Amino acid sequence: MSPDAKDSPAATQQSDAQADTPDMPGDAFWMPFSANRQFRQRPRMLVRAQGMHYTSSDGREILDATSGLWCCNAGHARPRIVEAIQKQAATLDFAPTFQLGHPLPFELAERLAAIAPGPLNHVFFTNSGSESVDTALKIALAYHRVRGEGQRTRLIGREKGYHGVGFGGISVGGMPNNRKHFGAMLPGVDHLRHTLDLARNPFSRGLPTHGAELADDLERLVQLHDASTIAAVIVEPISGSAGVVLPPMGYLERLKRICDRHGILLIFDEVITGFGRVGKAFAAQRFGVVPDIITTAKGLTNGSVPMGAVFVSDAVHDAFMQGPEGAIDLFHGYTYSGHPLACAAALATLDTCLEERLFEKAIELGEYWEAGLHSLRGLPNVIDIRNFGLVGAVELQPREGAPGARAYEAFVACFHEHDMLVRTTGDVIAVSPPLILGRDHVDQIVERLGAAIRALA
Ligand code: PXG
Repeated sequence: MSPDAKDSPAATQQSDAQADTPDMPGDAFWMPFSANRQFRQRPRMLVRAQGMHYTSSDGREILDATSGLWCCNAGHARPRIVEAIQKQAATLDFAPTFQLGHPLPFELAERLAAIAPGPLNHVFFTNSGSESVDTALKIALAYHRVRGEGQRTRLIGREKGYHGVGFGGISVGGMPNNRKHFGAMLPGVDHLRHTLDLARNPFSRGLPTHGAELADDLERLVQLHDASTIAAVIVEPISGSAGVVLPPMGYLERLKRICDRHGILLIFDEVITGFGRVGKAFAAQRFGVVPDIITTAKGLTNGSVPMGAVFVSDAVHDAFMQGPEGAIDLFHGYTYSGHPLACAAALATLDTCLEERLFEKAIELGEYWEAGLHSLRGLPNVIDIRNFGLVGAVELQPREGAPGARAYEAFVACFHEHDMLVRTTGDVIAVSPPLILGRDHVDQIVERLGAAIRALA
């Protein structure tokens, strides 16, 4: 349709007829990571949210077993967060942060540095996990350059890694479908082997026992490329999107030792694990391994306003502060870095999480969660169950010739028949509920998941 045609009376009538209603979405919205045409045949629409539940457009209460998309860690529509955003919008809607400031990002960064591990005392704000990853990779490259080691340009990711969808993130990422459509990506990237090993670690409870030696794969890459060419390694302490892949006991410690030995920066992508998912503010604290840089987003604002944050160690940050005082130290930033609404939401989220001790919830409830999930062992087609913190995964045997179909059907059945939101990737069903849940919610999640799995062909 030409731009003029859009204004014609006929076109207006037509667009009225096609206007979105909750149950009949139009086709203008190109949905992300979705089967757009299939979705419109039987839409799943959410219209409200409160606490542990969404309300669907047909009026059902849907138990949110995925915290939205791993982001609403404190549950939905928390009053303190809602009020903070409303108030901020009316007080200071936007203010630039390039060579100018407003109080909120300064306050937020101090508060975040106070809960971050060890020397990670500096915070760069972004608007998403993907931007946090790009930012971290750029800081790593620029760090070596400002120190006179500009030949360290190589970035190392890991198979099955998910680091968002920017060109940096898909280059270091290890999910074939996210990479294969998009050309050659960044040059000079290599990948460690992933750590999922169902043969040696089936139905692992907590961290898998076998596989710490997989960290030595980094030594292989150092042999191949030489450490002097490698800037950084980026891994998720626990990968979520690839279907909940856990680090074998001792693996992260080993990876950190090898990085240190060779002067390679270690970046933890904690977009999913950050802000309480595994029983501490950060997985780095739960695992006792402190990287040089941590990327976050999602739970930072409880999913309420888009925001990401990159935590940077004193050593890395200080390397940028050696030039003339009047020189810009990092040529990087976003219009919305430190956006007032996002900062207000993040501050209120922090208050809520600390007051309600939500960062500890995954430890308090961890055993009950683990026992509940593993009670699904023995159901038809279940080939693995794994858990850590308040994350869980049930992996199904792929149906012959139709990989992913079984888990997708479980997702659809959970939504339409069992009033529950879960997330699937391949044949893995992933669950990551808001940290405000109680034992009764754990029971409901297990019961409903079990019912959906039992009914699968
Ligand atoms: N890093 C990690 C570890 C992530 O999990 C990103 C970066 C990118 O964040 P943004 O905000 O740019 O989307 C993510 C995002 C899923 C799922 O179902 C996971 C994510 C996003 C959407 C779906 O597993 N993680």
